[in-house]
Amino acid sequence: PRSLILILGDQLSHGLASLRQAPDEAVIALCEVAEEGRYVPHHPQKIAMMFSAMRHFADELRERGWHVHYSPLDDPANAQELLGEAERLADCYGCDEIHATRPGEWRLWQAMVARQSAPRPWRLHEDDRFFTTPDDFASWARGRRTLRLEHFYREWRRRTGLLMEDTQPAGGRWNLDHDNREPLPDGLAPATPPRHRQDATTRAVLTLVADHFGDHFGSLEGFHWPVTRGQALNDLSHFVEALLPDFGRYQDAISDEAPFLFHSRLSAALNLGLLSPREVCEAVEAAYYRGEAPLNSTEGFIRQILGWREYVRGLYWTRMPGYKRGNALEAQGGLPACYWTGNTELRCLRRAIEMTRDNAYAHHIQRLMVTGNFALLCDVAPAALCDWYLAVYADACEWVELPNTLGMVLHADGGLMGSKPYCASGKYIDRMSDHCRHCRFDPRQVTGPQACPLNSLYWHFLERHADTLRHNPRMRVIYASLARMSDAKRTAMREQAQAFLAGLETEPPYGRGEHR
Ligand code: FAD
Ligand code: DLZ
Repeated sequence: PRSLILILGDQLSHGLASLRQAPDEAVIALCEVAEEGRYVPHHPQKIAMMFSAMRHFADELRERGWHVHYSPLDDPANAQELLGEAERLADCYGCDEIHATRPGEWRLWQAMVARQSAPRPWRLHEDDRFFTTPDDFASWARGRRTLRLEHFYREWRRRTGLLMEDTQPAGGRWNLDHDNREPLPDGLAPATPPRHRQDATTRAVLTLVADHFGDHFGSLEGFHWPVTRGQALNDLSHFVEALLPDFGRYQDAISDEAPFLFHSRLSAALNLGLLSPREVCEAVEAAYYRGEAPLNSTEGFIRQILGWREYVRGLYWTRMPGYKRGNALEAQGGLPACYWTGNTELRCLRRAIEMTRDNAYAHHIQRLMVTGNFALLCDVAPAALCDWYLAVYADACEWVELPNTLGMVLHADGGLMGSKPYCASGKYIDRMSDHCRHCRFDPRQVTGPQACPLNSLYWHFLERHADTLRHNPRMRVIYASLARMSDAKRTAMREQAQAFLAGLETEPPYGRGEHR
């Protein structure tokens, strides 16, 4: 039978399972479609990165001798929807089956599974570009009472041998997180990321995206994402040489000025398939053994990729579709309007949103402790917040975005992913960043006109969710502090928080999430 092999925008790896088994005469299809660009309003930089990377990958496939069909967005015959376009092309080329590798979203996976027994069947392949498959994760999870990252991560350190010396972790410790919590000292400027050359392909895509998706949140101006494997490898070398040594100690720091700090910015290239997680971990491990990076940085980094990245993917595939409906804290609020405008007096929130708009990027602590924490404290409904995170980051794919947002940030999975919510007051932001010195609010005040709103929101959140959270052993100390406060103080804080929430402009709860 003649096969059509559909390759999605985040499957740009020459070793992809469906390509490995493809017969020489197969037609390889890559399709730009409006539906994927609009089902949430993706950041224009994200769409441009994906389209340019797809076009470059198609050229590479042709150079390797494949017969490639590329559907550009502005082709009048384009069905503008992934499965429909693949089926249209299969008709054009007389293909009797369509092959695909597991996509990064349940939505598409379900649609493909449903067509497995169609007259022209879809044949599905496991995506083996990760350290683990969903089946590996399910076997690990079977019979466990809790699914803690730390247990998963140690198991895969052992299985891969990464940073292992025989059966023991390199340096004798599994976890060096305690060394990784320094705020940024004044005057320390991290190296700026490489600027990649924009060739004719990238320039054409930037124009196309400005024309078709210019109405979406996000600027195209600062575009400098890698769009080929070569560019992604440059970013990897830059990270290992210039940033990795300080990655660990400043991993949790936040800066008013510097958007990237010592983070790698490799997530987008990893998620598109331009880099493999194994080669990235091995490059970092090699730097450690050459004596060029300390253990707290290398362990901290490998934990993110071998640990968190695999772990959230395993959770996603073993818990969907129910996972997406989770709302353990019964949050019903709409997304604050400032998430699309940056128009807020909270300096930390404003800067995280502005950096997101300018770069399609914010580092993990901004996502978790600034935009995430604020949404948690304001009771934003999981579906509304998840749509935002899925739209605005260049690296956003649902398999990784959803557990991080719904589970880690909103605690909406009831504690499956994190043993307690990452809620924080203004004090945390003040300790870890220099935002507060540029802010009109005072992180040391809890009530009154100058008080940082995060403080009263924090205590109000704890009070509101006391029935659910107060028995959590990791929250006992904080609930004991709340209990020690006078009634008058608690009332003043509650009123302050309620007044803030009443004045907060929000979208209707499912404003943009109607597709759900
Ligand atoms: P670095 O700090 O350099 O970390 C190295 C790598 O580790 C990253 O490139 C990434 O591949 C991996 N990693 C780090 N933290 C996580 C994590 N918590 N989960 C999974 N992988 C991790 N990451 C995405 O790739 N896509 C998303 O859609 C996404 N959405 C998120 C939403 C929220 C609410 C939060 C709190 C986190 C989200 N993350 C997501 C995880 C993390 O914030 C990003 O991977 C990271 O900020 C990317 O920047 P970096 O490459 O500079 O990361
Ligand atoms: C994110 C995205 C966008 C914006 N556009 C396309 C596209 O036109 N064609 C395509 O194949 N993939 C695109 N993607 C990535 C898909 O949305 C992604 O493959 C699924 O969400 C599964 O991760």
